[in-house]
Amino acid sequence: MKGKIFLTSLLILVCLLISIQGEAQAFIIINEILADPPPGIEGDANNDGVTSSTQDEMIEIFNQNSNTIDISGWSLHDALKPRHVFAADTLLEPQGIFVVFGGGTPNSINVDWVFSSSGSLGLNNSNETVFLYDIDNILIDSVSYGAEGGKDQSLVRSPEGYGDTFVKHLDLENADGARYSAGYFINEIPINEGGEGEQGPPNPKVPEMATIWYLALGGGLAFIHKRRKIALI
Ligand SMILES: [Ca+2]
Ligand SMILES: [Ca+2]
Ligand SMILES: [Ca+2]
Repeated sequence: MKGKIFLTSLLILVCLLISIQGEAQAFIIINEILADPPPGIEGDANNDGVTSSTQDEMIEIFNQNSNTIDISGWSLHDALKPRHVFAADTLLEPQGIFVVFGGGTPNSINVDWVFSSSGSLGLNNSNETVFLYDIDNILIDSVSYGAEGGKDQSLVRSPEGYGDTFVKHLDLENADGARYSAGYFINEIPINEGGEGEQGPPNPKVPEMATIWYLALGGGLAFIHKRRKIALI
């Protein structure tokens, strides 16, 4: 009898631990990629007064989870090589946005931002893949694009932060002519911008065990997107 009680208790404990582990998952995702800053002052994504086809390139990442994630030592790569390594003590708070610019002297952007640690993001305007790796070089997210990356605007999840597919920024609902949104969402206000979400962010997606491949066919776009789950700190 005692053996049965022990086994039953053990089973309950295991189930409880599995449940806790299941909740202790989080996603950091690549949300927006500006490979081809538009010409003129409109292309000054890093807000330093100068439009540069390289320095104003931008990658926006987003923490979908409700827990702070330590992204120290994580890295962004293009198809060729590492382009940025996140510095020590870099924490991404719940529903927080982090922006990496190619270079320049960004200012007046009310979110976390940095220059690429290599001095360049080196984003091809077409036929490029952007990878996000964690500190153990495990692939967390990747986004591939073709010629649609070279249309004087960013490519962005629709809806921002949570969509499974990417669109050209002008095609984003309520974009209202905006060609990119470096450090903010068009339709939702992340917590680290002082908002709680105009529409309220949907619940984080349920992690899937296997790598997920997405193929977005709308508007002639063809993206391949992989996502992996990560453990919380
Ligand atoms: Ca480029
Ligand atoms: Ca600039
Ligand atoms: Ca944005």
